[in-house]
Formats: sequence, structure tokens, C-alpha cells
Amino acid sequence: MNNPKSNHAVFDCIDAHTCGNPVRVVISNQPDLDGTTMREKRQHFISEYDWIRTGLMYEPRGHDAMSGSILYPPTNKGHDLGVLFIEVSGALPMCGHGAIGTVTVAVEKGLITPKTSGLLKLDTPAGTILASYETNGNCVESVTLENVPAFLHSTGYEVDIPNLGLLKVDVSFGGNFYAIVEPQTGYLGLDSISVDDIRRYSLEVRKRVNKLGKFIHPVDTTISGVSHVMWTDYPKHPKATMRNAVFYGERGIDRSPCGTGTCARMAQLIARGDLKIGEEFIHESVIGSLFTGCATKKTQIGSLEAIIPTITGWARITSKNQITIDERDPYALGFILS
Ligand code: PYC
Repeated sequence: MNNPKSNHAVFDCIDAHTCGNPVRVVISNQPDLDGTTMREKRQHFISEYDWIRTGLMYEPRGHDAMSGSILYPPTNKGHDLGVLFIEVSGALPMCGHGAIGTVTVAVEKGLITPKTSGLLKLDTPAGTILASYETNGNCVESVTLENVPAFLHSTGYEVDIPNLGLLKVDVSFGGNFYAIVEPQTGYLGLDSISVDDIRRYSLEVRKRVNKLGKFIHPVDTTISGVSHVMWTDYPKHPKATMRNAVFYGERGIDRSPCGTGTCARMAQLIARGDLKIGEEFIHESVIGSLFTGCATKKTQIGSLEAIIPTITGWARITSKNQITIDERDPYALGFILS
């Protein structure tokens, strides 16, 4: 691949959004990555190619909430597509809205010929994701992901947040680790705090909760640490079960209902008996868009009870981009205002 250290790097991208949140799908000039699995390739990408992520996700080519994926051939013959997720917060093991957008782009742009019509088996760093999709002509109308197992990791952390006081927080996994803050004394719901408050308080919640526990995936030690913070609330949309705002990176707030977050939330609710296996869970985002979730069955991850979650959502392509990262540009690697 071309490298900004020697000249400049050019990436062809298809930009889309999933229920309002951006998905930038990189379809050319992917770096060659060592490893026989997407999990190993992610590790190589993180150690040597993070400049591609920051160059494409941060300003001036991206923004606070930018998110996307890089397409690869699958590492495993039974799969259709290898996917590496990139975001302002890092190269994520899994991203739900990103996977929905990636499937929509790959199918609509003819980048993939599925082994089975209507179904893509995605090879991701977190594991296999089964993506079934509905089409209308050449358009993908909706995508349903069967995600990796989700589980409630631990409960009842107390974090002291300036202005809010002591907040109780649970930690749950849905492809990434989430600190989940539910309405309580100190946090009265999403209408009681501003978008800037969510950013400010989430940084504090994440820092404090990561000091209180070790959050390591029981069967994959490359996945560790609380990266995302979910603020929950009751719904406004007449069809929704719950509402949420997910914070990521330094300033990002998910405009979609957040795929891995919705899976983490369902695992939390199932574990304490507030949701049943097979029951529909419709999650509303900060802009009123919806994902339909379901915990289809119980399973086990290490010694922890887990669920197999599904989420359904939609994406729309917005543009085709050719993005240059030029070594002469002092902001070649991007920046985030904090
Ligand atoms: O949809 O899983 C998701 C996600 C993670 C961060 C932003 N969106």
C-alpha cells in the first residue's frame, strides 16, 4: 500500500449512515496485515496502522463521532467477508451499526457475492457475525445481525461524578464493554442532561469504572476495558422499549441506538429478569431512530451466563469518497478537539 511516510495514501471509501450514525467503508488500499484470524489482524493494525484510522476518522477528514470499517477477504473459508472496524475510539472488536452499514454497502455496491442469497457470514475480530438482509430491487432495506455472545460482566460499581454525585453503574459486554448508567438519584434521565453533559460525565464514568475493575473478555484477552458509556432512559417513541445515548472516543455520541450497546443492554436486562428470551426489545436513539433487538437464546461464555443477541436496523449510502492522507499535511493523522 502507499504510505504517508513516503508520499501520500489514497483510500476509496463509500460513506453511509446506519440509523443516523456514520459508517465509512474503506474499499481500497487496505494494508496487508499479519495473522491468520481477523482478531490477529486487528492486533497488527493497532500496532502499525493506527494512522489510517486516525487519518480517516478524526478531523479534518472525519469528525467526533466518525466510525467505519475496512473490507478484507475472510480469513476463514466458510465466511463471505472479513471486516475490521475503525472508529474515533479505536479499532473495535465489533460494531453493530458499522456492520449493518458495511453489509448494506457491500451488497448494494456489488462488492460481494454472498454464498447464500440474503445472508453474509462476517469474519470480525470479535468472531463470526451472521448478517441476514432484506432487499427491494437493488436496495438493502434492513439488516439483522446475529451478534457474538453478550453477557452482564458485573454490577453495582459506585462512581462519584462531579455535579451528579454517586452513580451506580453495571458493566455489560455486547461486542465492546459498556458502563451502563440507568436513571437514579443524580441522573434523572436523558432530558435532565445536555449533550455536552453526556460528553463530560461519560469521560469521568469511564475513567472511574476502569479503575474499579478489570474488564477482560473471558475467552479473548485481546478485548478488555470499558470503552463505551451508555446512559439509559424510558422511551419517547411509541414503539420503543427503552431509549439510550452511547458515548465513545473523546466526544462521540452514537446517533443510532448502538448495536453492541443494545446487545449489552439486553444481556443486563435478561440477567436480572427484566427481559425474556425471545421478547422483542426496541431501542431508541438520541435522534429517535430504532433498532429491534432480541435475545434469541441463552449460552455460556467462560463461567458467565450469556445470550445470543440479534439486532435489526437499516442503513443508507450517502456518498462515494476518495480520501487522501498527504504526508505534507500537518494534520495528516487527524485531530480531535477535546
Ligand atoms: O453500533 O455497536 C455499535 C456502536 C459502537 C460504537 C458506536 N456504535
